[in-house]
Amino acid sequence: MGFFLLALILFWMKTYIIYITEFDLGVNNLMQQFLLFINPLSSGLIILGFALLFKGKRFGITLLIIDSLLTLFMYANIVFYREFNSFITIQTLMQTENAGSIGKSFLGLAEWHDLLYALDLVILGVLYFKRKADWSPARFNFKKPATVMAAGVLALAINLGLAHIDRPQLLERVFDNNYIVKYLGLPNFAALNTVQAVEVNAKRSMASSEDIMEVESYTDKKYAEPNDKYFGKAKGKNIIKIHLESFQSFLIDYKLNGEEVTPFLNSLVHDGSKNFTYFDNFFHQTGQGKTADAELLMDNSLYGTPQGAAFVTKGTNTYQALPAILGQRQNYTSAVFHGDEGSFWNRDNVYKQFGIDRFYDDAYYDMSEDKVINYGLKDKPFFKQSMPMLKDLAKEDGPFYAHMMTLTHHYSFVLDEGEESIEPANTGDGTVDRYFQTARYLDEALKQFFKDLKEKGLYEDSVIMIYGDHYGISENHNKAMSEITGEEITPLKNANLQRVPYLIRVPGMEGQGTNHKFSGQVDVMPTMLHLLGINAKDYIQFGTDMFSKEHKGFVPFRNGSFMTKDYSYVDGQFYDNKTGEVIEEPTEKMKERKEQVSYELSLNDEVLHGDLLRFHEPNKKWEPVDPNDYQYGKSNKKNNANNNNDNNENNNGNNS
Ligand code: GP9
Ligand code: MN
Repeated sequence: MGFFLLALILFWMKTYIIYITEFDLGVNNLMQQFLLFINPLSSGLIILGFALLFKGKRFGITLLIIDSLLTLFMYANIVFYREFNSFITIQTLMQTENAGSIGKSFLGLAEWHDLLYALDLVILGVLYFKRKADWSPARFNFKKPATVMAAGVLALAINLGLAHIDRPQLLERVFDNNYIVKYLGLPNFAALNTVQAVEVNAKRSMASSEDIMEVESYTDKKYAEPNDKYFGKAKGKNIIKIHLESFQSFLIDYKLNGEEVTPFLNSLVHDGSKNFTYFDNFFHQTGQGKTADAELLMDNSLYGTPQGAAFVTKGTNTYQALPAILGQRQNYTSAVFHGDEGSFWNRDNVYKQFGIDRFYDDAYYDMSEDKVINYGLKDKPFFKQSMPMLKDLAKEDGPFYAHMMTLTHHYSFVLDEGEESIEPANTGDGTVDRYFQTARYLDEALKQFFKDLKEKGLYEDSVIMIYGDHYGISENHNKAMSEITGEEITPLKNANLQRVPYLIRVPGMEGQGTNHKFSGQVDVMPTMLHLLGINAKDYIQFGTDMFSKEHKGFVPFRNGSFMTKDYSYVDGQFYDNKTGEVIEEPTEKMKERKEQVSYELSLNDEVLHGDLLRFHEPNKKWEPVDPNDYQYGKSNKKNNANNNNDNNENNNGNNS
């Protein structure tokens, strides 16, 4: 038992030292430090505990073998991390070029001090061989191994519980591999990743090319013909797509204490020259994947998955995304700009499947302390610093598709002192009260960005598209929201609050002012394709062109609820939109629509779970995307002196 305890303590210390010296895990509060410190204990107890099942010398040698394998596993991760700045996963192992490139560069990546990681094994080995004669031949009585492993499981449960307090929905949402390692440790991360990979693979291998046919026949039927008036109007133009984090439509024209909250956005909505078309009945359709779901919806016309984020769990699927189509058919160069870590939401992998040419993540920005808050770079420096990169993009041969992702208007809606330019609301609910201040900050950042675009000559001839990704104020704040809106927040009212803005301006095309059609994020891709003069019919898309006369005016939510102009179906009840009353006896048409929505969502899930797009050949012009063709430069943040994550995620997740 003494030998076991020594091995355990050495393993524990070694692992902790590796965590703090080798990896950049962004630990930034006491709880996270504590969890990082204790998490090797549970895996040590459980994994090393196996050796206790053997007796005498066999116990000793088994312990040594298990400990060596664990060390090897950690060391492989250390070396991998030095090259790729991420941990080994089943998915990365399957990309053979990763293993190859590590093999080649191993000597360059190994360091002399690495030998210290084997020091505990040497100590244990010497002890084992020196005292060989003293090993008792008796087996441990069964209670011992069982107690040790049970203690391990208990430690794991406590670890998991504390992790969930600091980061709610850690496992359900799977934000970032870094987070799992930080909270639960490397062995637990590897176990979780393996379980997920096996699950995904089982569903994928059961799918066949016939499964896509049912989907095709559904999306064919739903398809809406383009409107001649708009078809091809954006062809050859640069596209600038602006992501408004957590921005809900109720902010538009809202006056707080008599003052507009977002005067600049309001001015675009009420654009006198009718440049912009504003869709005021446009909804977000995201699920647990939040931002990631919004991105998936808008670039693929696919919904997220019912649980977790498809960006993470379906990150290696085949996609036929807008950036890839534009790249192949109209020589566009696509880029995403975002001042957060590239690994968040698995973007650095899934973007490759979308055919996104460049990914400007936090490594490309000056992330000094005064420029960062909450999840990452503040919006004002973000837009400012993006300008030179945008100029670079404009130098490319063809047009560009640039996706600018803001971040400051994110839960918990904090600003640094002196950066607020309006007073908070005064409901007494801090989240809701601050929401208006970060919205104003975003509005000002946007105004400055437009000015810079105009100065640099990038405004006039570009398509500008602006959208909100998802709600910022969850149902937990209904009380405060009823003060803000002056109405009680019923389930129907809450569904109505899921509106997010969608604005689009196409140079040379007269805007429509405000368009009242009911639509959602899933409709954006077909709309864009038609504006660009590409027929959307070839592609699997669950949405329809918002400018089409045949646009389908029902908007599914990820949970099966849906909105239409006249009635809504929310949490199992039909409502009359005008009166707000429950419809006790829905018509046949309503019931059919409800069935259709759940059928549509189930087909969507089959596409994602079965990775069905690998069987779909849209047309002769389509080349399947090879993720190996994409490399996103500056990813080694350890060498980036400016990188600073101190203020990162100083909150409890997104749903509070
Ligand atoms: C993180 C940012 C926030 O990079 O996009 O994501 P969210 O929490 O809104 O899903
Ligand atoms: Mn978001």
